Amino acid sequence: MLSNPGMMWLHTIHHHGIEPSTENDGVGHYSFDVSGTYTYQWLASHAGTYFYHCHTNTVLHAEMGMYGALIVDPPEGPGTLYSGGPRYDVEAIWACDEIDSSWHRLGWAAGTCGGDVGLNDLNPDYFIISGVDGARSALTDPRVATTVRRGESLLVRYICAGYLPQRISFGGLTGTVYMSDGRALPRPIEVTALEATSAERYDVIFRPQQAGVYEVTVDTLDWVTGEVLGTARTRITVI
Ligand SMILES: [Cu+2]
Repeated sequence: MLSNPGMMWLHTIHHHGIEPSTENDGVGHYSFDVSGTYTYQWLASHAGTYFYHCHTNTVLHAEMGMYGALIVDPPEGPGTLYSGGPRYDVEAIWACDEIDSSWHRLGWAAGTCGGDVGLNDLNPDYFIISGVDGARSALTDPRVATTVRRGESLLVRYICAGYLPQRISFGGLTGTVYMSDGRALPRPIEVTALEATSAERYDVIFRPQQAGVYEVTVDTLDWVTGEVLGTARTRITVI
């Protein structure tokens, strides 16, 4: 349910990969913006990792953080990635994003009346993981940093929530990608790093055998040159 009690501002919830009816798609121009309360309805037909964001003045509202992860569990419940798929013991949800703090001085409707407010010019100065500052806090913040015991399996639900391409490296750990964008891969693939663009999701399971602290880095890349514009860091600790 989208609840917007202020009634002064408009928002929607647009889902990636859920395939709802048009009136539940949350694309303001094709359905409607919500100034009060609306309950979006759709069928959760495929287990997996999904992404949603506000689709009103989208470029600015998504940048402001109006997005999130949506997890659909199979009938077996949490602990199984999809029906008949692999099991996991520990789950981490990492939605990685870049922020241009200069945009955060704009009003919610900035640029919607034809004015140029600079939303074509993104110069990120913060790099975050699930809302946590990736320059410092994410290394230890338990909302992001993850601990797993040897012999257990860790599911990382990685979401590229930024506008720019990203490269996530798992600190030397090798993981197995089982799903992308809410669908199982025909064959799982082994990775030590992944590249992703806006709203892409990868579900990666790690089964670490060696105790240690593994530093995960998420580089935000210039979409033309590939230059690293900033890096968010967190940790997988294996005990
Ligand atoms: Cu919004």
